[in-house]
Amino acid sequence: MCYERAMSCSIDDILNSRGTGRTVLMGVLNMTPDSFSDGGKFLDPAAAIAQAEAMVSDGADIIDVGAESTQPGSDRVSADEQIQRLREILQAITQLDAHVSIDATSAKVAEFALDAGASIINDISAGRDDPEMFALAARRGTPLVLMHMLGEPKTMQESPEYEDVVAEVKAFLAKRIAAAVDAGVSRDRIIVDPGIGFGKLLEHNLALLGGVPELLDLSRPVLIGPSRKRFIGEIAGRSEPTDRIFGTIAACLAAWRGGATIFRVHDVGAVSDALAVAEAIAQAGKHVETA
Ligand code: HH2
Repeated sequence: MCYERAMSCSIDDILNSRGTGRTVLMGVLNMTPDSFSDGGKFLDPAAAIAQAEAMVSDGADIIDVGAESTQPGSDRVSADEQIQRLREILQAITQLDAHVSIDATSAKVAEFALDAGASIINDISAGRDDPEMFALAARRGTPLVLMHMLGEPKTMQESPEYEDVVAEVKAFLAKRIAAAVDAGVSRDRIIVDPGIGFGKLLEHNLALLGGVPELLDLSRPVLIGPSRKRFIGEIAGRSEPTDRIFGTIAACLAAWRGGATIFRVHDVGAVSDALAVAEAIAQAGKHVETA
């Protein structure tokens, strides 16, 4: 959702959201049997398309489609299997009034999605899984999300350690931006993400949500994906991911206050309302200051 609520954000709005107070909502659509909160729910194409439509009507600017779970301990899914899962829905969801991003670390999967009308690549490996990913983003001029992850999904939660998690994540993202730019990706097409829950303990997630202002030094929009994640359950005592909506809202608002502008969430309507109220209060405050 843009602050101008009547229409969805253009790609340029999304890429220039940093510092404008504009918020962008990315709705999660997992075509997987094993995702941690909605695994199996949207494997049926009709159910997936209905969910995408519902998220767009709730205010999603982007639908982030993935066909491989990245939850801790999850197994890899071949590119062909991912393409098989995506094939039936991409054509329908790319017709909706929202951008489609492809949540994939394989350039083959990403290219398939781009050919079907997706317009953003969300690579949680930040180009480390598949060296072709940067070349693809460069060739197609596609906006690219670079996310921090310590290790890989299979083992990332075993014993993540940092001395200064915010500084280390920031340094990692700076290096990945440089690598992408070296490979021909335009810097102004890059979005950064500290990777909430990807090789992080509770204290690391909290430090990163509070540390968004430092990530803004990278001069790129910051995307945050805390939705329904385990750290919220740890704090609020909620073992069911679907019971973590209120905690998700709190995490998004905290990151928004720090300057994050893109929010990857399952519960688009709830987060949209919360951000709209927070933005309205901030805007009203600005009017008072300037009066
Ligand atoms: N989190 C997940 C997947 N993709 N992409 C970005 N950029 N940032 C995130 O925080 C992020 C992401 C994990 O959440 P989900 O898709 O709900 O679960 P699963 O990986 O089990 O499918």
